Amino acid sequence: MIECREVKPGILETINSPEDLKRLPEDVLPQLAEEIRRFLLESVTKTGGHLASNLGTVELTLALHYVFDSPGDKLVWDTGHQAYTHKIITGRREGFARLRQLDGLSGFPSPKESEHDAFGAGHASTSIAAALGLNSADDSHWAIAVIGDGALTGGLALTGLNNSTLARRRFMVVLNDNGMSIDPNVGTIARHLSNIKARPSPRWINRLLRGTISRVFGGESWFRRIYEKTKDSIFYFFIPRRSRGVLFEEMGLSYFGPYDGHDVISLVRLFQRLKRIDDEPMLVHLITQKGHGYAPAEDSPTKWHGISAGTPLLVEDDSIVVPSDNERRSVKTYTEVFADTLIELAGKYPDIMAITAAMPSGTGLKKFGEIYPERLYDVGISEEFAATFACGLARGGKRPVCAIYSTFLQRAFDQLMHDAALQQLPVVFALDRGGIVGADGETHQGVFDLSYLRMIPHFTVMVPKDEEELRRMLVTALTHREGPSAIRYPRESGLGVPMPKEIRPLDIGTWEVLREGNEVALLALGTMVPVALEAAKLLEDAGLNPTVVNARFVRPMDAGMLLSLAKRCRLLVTVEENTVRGGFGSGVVEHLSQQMGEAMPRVRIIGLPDRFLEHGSNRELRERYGLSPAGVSAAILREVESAEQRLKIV
Ligand SMILES: Cc1ncc(C[n+]2csc(CCOP(=O)(O)OP(=O)(O)O)c2C)c(N)n1
Repeated sequence: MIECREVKPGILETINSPEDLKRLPEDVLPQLAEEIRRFLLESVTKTGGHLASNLGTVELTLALHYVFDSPGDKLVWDTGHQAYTHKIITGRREGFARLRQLDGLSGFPSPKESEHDAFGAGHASTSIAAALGLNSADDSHWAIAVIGDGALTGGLALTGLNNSTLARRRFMVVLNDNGMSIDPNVGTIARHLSNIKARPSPRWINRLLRGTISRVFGGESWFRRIYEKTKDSIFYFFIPRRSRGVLFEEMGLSYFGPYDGHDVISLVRLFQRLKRIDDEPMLVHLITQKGHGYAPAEDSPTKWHGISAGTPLLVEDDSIVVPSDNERRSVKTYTEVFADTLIELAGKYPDIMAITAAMPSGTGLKKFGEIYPERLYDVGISEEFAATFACGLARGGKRPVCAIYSTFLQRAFDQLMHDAALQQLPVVFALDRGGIVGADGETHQGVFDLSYLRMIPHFTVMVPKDEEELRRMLVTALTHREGPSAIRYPRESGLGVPMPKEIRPLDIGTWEVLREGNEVALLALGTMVPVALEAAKLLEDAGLNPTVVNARFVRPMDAGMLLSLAKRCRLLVTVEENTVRGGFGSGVVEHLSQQMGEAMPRVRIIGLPDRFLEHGSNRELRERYGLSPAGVSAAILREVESAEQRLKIV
């Protein structure tokens, strides 16, 4: 099944920089591409990472590095998940053994990692704006944005095109068009691109007409001269508007394409030619295939978009079969429970609508769309649009549920505020991947949401302790009509708790005591609830008897319970998988200081530090940052001991 051509290995080992690449004769580039493809397959299936997108960009990356001069020329990778070949060429091949692992190579471009990473990325659609900025700062070198057709659906990319009037000399957009986002791409631009692909390119016709005229009438003939003067009008007359790349031309970029993005030698020649035209901003349209060269990924690019560590390669006789995620796990993920519950509720309530910003598979909503195709909206990589669109639906009387990863909802902060909260619209935001997300690392950690949501008036913010509570929160949110709500859940399997058929809503703003104790109370959220319960057991061994509370409503808090705990405990400890800045713990301190002033007890906030968290497994990162049972209990013991010391001193 591995369809890479048999190659004599050896070239790849000699490439440790773009200079090494440039020393190769052009005609060995196809072999190098095959070697890289094989390397990616072998190494990414071991470590996990973005596979299909990277198999699709091997040739275009080689051609760009062959012709342009990084780091002087700036290659700006949009989203950055497809930059593995770039990493290999720029001296990071050996790092792939620890790709996306704790303290290993990042899965995304990062200027901290290499001078060849002109701009950091992880979230989509930034490349055109960033490259325009780089180009405005210095046009003595090229600024080249490499953007996928999926990333092009984002508002930021479209405003990038709109601002192409800012471009100076040496500005290029390379459009890597494989027809796919993670799932099939959506929207009018995707339609425009497939029209271009489906119809003959004007440039191809141009070459044909020009050649024929030159042969029949001569290259210097008056006929040829008239043709050159009038060809644009001829094309515009005969060729349907939608198949000419006219969209980009009218946005101020000279359009070149479409070209085969896997013919590395032609790509080199193309970029060499284009490099000579350095005074017009241009868009080069390359057609690539996601998963190129590896049949299983070509056939199922969504499944092979991102793979987990230890995914077996399908070999010749198909004897190794990749187990589906469901077969590997007996307990459903929070994502699956969310999607299944929404499907169940949608059966009863026809007004429920689901919205995703290019993540139908990732959010589990694909299944919803299979059952209710008319009620699922995939709006492309446009979280801002998704949020305001959902607000429009709510204003129109529907019950929209907008499922967006915590980290990507950061894009829609003003929409949460200005459109949802200010108008008190009952939109439900389902924040998947809340908390630590593991291998994707610093661009993707969902550890700011409690802070950015908690401060918005009228928002109800919930965090379930297990998958059954997630079901209850979804019903609670859908029945709450006085304003928007958010439910934040992790990228993890549930706890395997029983799931009663009947889903009972929760009373808004109520916490739950899980363990009765005295003197010390742990107020924990979501994934930290089981950690707090474990920590309580460890503290018991040290002679303490803490109360543990499932503080499932971050906003509104259970003010009654909080005050009564504050009155009877000498230490309150908040535990959350969120930055300590402005999160749940801060909310507790704000509330108590307002209500109790100097009489408030000590509060220790346990959460994530005030920085961007690196990649690693969830378990490793929780341990590193003290969010394990041992870490939490040790922090509490230190707190108690220091309080006792202080008492002794007094
Ligand atoms: C703001 C934002 N929303 C969602 C994502 C998740 N995401 C990562 S890659 C991707 C698809 C990108 O498609 P495309 O640019 O065409 O690249 P391809 O993988 O097809 O090569 C999406 C939706 C993201 N990285 N950033």
